[in-house]
Amino acid sequence: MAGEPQDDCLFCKIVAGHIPATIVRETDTTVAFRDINPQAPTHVLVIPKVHYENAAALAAAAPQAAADVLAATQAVADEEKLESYRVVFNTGSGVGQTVFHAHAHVLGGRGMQWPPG
Ligand code: IU
Repeated sequence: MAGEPQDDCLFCKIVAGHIPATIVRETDTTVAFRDINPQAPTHVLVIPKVHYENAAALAAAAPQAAADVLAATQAVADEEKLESYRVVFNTGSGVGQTVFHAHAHVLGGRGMQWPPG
């Protein structure tokens, strides 16, 4: 059912504590952990505990959880002392989404170009 943990979802397993992650922040509704393949000096993923395949589906079905994810990205940036940072929600395989559990990338600690590649 939408929102319920999925047996084949890596990020649901991180939420459940069944596979390890370097968790930097946790709330009732979100978990933030370091990306295993960091693309910047700070690269943290913020995920909702509920399972939706991407940020758009999350925002449509569980807007408070989507807002909680956004608030957590700000908290992570503060805790990591990032003056400038980028928040990315890859949505769809065409732009590089590889894990189909909604997540925000919080990237910082280096300069970045715009537009992104
Ligand atoms: P994407 O937006 O779906 O491409 O991001 C998925 C991210 O999840 C990607 O940056 C991976 O490095 C990251 N990740 C992780 O942190 N831990 C894992 O076990 C796996 C992927 I698989």
